[in-house]
Amino acid sequence: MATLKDILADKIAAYREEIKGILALHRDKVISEVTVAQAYGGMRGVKAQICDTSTVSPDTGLIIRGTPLLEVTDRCPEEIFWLLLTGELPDAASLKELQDDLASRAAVPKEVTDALRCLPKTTHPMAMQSIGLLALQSGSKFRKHYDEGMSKDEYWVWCLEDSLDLLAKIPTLTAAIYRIRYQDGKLIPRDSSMDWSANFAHMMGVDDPTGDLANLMRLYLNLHADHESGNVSANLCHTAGSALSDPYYAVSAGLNGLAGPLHGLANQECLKFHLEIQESFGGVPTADQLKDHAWKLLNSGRVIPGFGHAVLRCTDPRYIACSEFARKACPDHPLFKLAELMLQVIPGVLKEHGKAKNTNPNVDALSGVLMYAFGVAEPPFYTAIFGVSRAIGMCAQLVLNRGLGTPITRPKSVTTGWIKQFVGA
Ligand code: NMX
Ligand code: MLT
Repeated sequence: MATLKDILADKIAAYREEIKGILALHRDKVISEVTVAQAYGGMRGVKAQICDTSTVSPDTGLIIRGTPLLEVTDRCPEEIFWLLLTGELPDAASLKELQDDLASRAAVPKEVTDALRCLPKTTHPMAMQSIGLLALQSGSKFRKHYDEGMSKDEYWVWCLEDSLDLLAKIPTLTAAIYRIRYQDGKLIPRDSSMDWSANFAHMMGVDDPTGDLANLMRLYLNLHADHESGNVSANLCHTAGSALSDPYYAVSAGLNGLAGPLHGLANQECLKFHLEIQESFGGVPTADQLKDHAWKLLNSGRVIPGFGHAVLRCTDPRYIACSEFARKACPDHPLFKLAELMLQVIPGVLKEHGKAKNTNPNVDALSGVLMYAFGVAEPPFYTAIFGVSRAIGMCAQLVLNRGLGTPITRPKSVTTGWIKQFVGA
């Protein structure tokens, strides 16, 4: 049976040849132009980077290696990692080998969890997760081999090794953050009969008599793994990785971006918004009450978390997957009822407000509701769960980029003076 490394060795050699051929024939073809508005506006829509793991279509959402997300939501995150890297799903034996390999690497040194215990009690779980990865960095095999003078052809091999270590350890690390930050600080050992996702839920120590939390975790960690490479977390990771910072540094950089309220932290903000409304109205409000509440938020200059998107112009398929899960697992939960009411009311409010280009919900509008419904009652932890999942996509992208020899990222910036001169103002 070929290992992931064997398969990647063949694929990367083939990708390199393919790209060489494309560049030989089409090096100077223009694929995008940049307007002044785009340069001032977060480069929205500018095609200036390659990412083969997945793509986000404005009309249909995430497509992983040619397959729409909703066709692979029953797959576990380990399978998604394999798919992102190779373009194929693993067979049962390969999946088992990957899962066993991850299990053998999952231990986190005590010095690292001790370092987390020393942080101020108010440290946000995202800061703890990022610091935790940096504390693991001394174990980087990429860095060690770089220091010993490895050749460029070996970059991806050691990047893959670090990625496997990092992905194996990040659930252990993040569960430890949960135990230290919100529970009694006693760490729960992993259970070797469980897969990557179920183990994460198990090590957090949340009561899960029905197994629903483990199932939710599997779905959640699948849905958030990758969203092409232009999003803030993947892009930060890509940029740090392009300087040959090892995966611990690069993924930590990505997590620091994920921690922003317009990106991954929106799941925390969204659940807080739900809880605030529930408290203000003593339960699910009427549509008119919700509308007034939403307008108050907008009029105070804030955004409505969980709605809108930089690329999507449809309902996020990740939201649809969460909604299908909720309909089966917790259809009568008051927060799900409130989320359903939001779905009816908020798009209309945002349309009337007239600013957001997309008034549909994104994944963050429901992911926190589900976590809350199944016992994870600490909204600031939700983005750290997103971080465990996004590490999959960030690592897959890093490995492929080191395989393809992607150079250091360095777009050109211009000054406002240059713009004025250019437009003749
Ligand atoms: N509530 C209020 N205003 C909004 C919203 C919203 N949900 N979405 C967009 N706008 C505003 C936006 O702030 C901007 O205002 P201004 O012109 O005053 O700067 C205007 O509408 C145009 O923004 P867009 O071009 O539609 O969106 P953009 O690409 O700039 O930003 C988001 C995308 C996702 C940052 C934005 O929709 C947002 O802030 N949404 C709420 C936060 C959120 O749910 N983020 C999670 C995204 C998904 N994720 O997992 O990372
Ligand atoms: C993501 O998952 O990264 C978000 O939906 C944000 C994005 O794609 O820009």
